[in-house]
Amino acid sequence: MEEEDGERGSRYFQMASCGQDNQIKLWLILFADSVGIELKYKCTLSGHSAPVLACAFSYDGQMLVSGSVDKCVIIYETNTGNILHTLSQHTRYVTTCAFAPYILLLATGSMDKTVNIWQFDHKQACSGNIIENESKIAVENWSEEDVLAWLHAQGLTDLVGIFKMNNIDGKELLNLTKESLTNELKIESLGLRSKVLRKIEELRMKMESVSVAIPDEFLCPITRELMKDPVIAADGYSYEKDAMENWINNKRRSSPMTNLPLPSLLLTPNRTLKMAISRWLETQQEHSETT
Ligand SMILES: *[C@@H]1O[C@H](CO)[C@@H](O)[C@H](O)[C@H]1NC(C)=O
Ligand SMILES: *[C@@H]1O[C@H](CO)[C@@H](O)[C@H](O)[C@H]1NC(C)=O
Ligand SMILES: *[C@@H]1O[C@H](CO)[C@@H](O)[C@H](O)[C@H]1NC(C)=O
Ligand SMILES: CC(=O)N[C@H]1CO[C@H](CO)[C@@H](O)[C@@H]1O
Repeated sequence: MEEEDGERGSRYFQMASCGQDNQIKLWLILFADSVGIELKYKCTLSGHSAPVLACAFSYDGQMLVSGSVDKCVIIYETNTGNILHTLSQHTRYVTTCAFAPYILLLATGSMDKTVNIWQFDHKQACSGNIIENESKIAVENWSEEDVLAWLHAQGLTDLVGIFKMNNIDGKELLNLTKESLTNELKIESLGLRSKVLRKIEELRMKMESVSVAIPDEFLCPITRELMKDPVIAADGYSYEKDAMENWINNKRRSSPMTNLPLPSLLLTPNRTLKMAISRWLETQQEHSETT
């Protein structure tokens, strides 16, 4: 998929390929004057539990990143094949990944409709230690510049001057009301005031939905809804009872997850999971009562 320069007298490239067999293979392409071009298999990198959809080398070729149907991103050390990191923040298939040139940033894209940006800890850059995923910076932690960038993105460029003068950062942005927009920021246009309030409300809603994101293992793979009565099917995955019974009653004897035939149609309650879900629901309620 990607190639990289090497030095060894004769020029060579490294190539990585990934496939439905859950594996990544590394290849060497040698350009030697005498034999022309030679392709050599180098090694196989495993670690994914489902087809691998994308892989890419870091700019120096020291690392390889891959994304898979198993929703994970794995970063390998190219020379040893060791796994440096397994990132499991995405909630759906990871379909693409790329390293930034020259700086240690990594982007991963997924069917969960998000792109995550990963930054490596510079002190331990060689071992590739990741400290944060930037895409999730909370609005309350936005700097004044972040707020101005947001205004631009919302088509509220007219307000940039006023916000800049009043040093509005993320915290203050979330705190703005009709009154403070009128009296403190002195925004005269009612239309502008309404528009910015609407956009702030959208931001608040997005934050809420992030904070109550349901853990993926609590969602039924068929309905993508929170399970009430999870059952384990013969494929080893847990599903909502009704959804799985419907699935089977529709004469489908294959696993919704793997598409392989189900060795049995027996459904066993997953009590551990059911308990975990009700515990989680309780903590969510406590949380919403205190906020
Ligand atoms: C905002 O930043 C502070 C300190 O940097 C951190 O402790 C806090 O968790 C952050 N808030 C959120 C919601 O990420
Ligand atoms: C948010 O608003 C409240 C009441 O309007 C005020 O007391 C508080 O200081 C504000 N916080 C910030 C960070 O502006
Ligand atoms: C119950 O579901 C959880 C989460 O999907 C899973 O980790 C666990 O293995 C299941 N229990 C059994 C006995 O299969
Ligand atoms: C360091 C950091 O911000 N990590 C966050 C990355 O995103 C996940 C959610 O997708 C958070 O749980 C982590 O705290």
